[in-house]
Amino acid sequence: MKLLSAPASPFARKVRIVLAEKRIDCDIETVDVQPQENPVNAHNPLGKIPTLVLDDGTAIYDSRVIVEFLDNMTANNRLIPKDNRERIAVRRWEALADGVLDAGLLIRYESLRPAGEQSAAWIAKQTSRVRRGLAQLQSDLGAQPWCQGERYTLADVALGCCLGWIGFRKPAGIDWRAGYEDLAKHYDKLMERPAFADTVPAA
Ligand SMILES: N[C@@H](CCC(=O)N[C@@H](CS)C(=O)NCC(=O)O)C(=O)O
Repeated sequence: MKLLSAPASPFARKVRIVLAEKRIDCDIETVDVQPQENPVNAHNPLGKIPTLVLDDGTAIYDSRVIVEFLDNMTANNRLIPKDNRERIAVRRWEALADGVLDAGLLIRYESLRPAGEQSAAWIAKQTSRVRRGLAQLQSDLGAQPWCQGERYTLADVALGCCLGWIGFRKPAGIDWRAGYEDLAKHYDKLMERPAFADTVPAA
């Protein structure tokens, strides 16, 4: 199977980390999704990455569906708990981390438009969403060793990918290391894992 990916994409990073943690072999193909016509469109009408293309040609998207597929592919290193309440708690972490990223990406895409076409009100709305999200992530994490329960789960993967990208692109100049010390400590701990260290966002 083949993952359509890009080195800067936080959602693709989530999948690449899950592949590494689960020790699942997968080809990684770097694609550029900025042009309207791009190679992902043939597999995913949304033209977004990550998209996973199976050997029989089946395409799987988006990142949340892909990571569930991968976690169920092998029994080792489970990242999504079986218990309903625990699983939903983990997936809520992921929804919040991904939601902060969605808002951050909207800020970035807006900032790439010609200056005269950018909407300050739109950027302000997305920025407040990112800030509220980071504050909630910080308060949910507190001094806990892991986001959810007693072990490393998809919640930690999703949070780490969110923080890594926000720190990399700094949408609207947001610096999450200032003022979110628990998040900073958690990201540094996650970066000790090879799966994180090997997937640092790059332009
Ligand atoms: N909800 C999707 C979001 C994917 C997404 O927004 N990917 C970005 C790259 S990080 C993308 O492909 N953007 C291209 C575009 O919006 O045109 C997921 O979790 O996979």
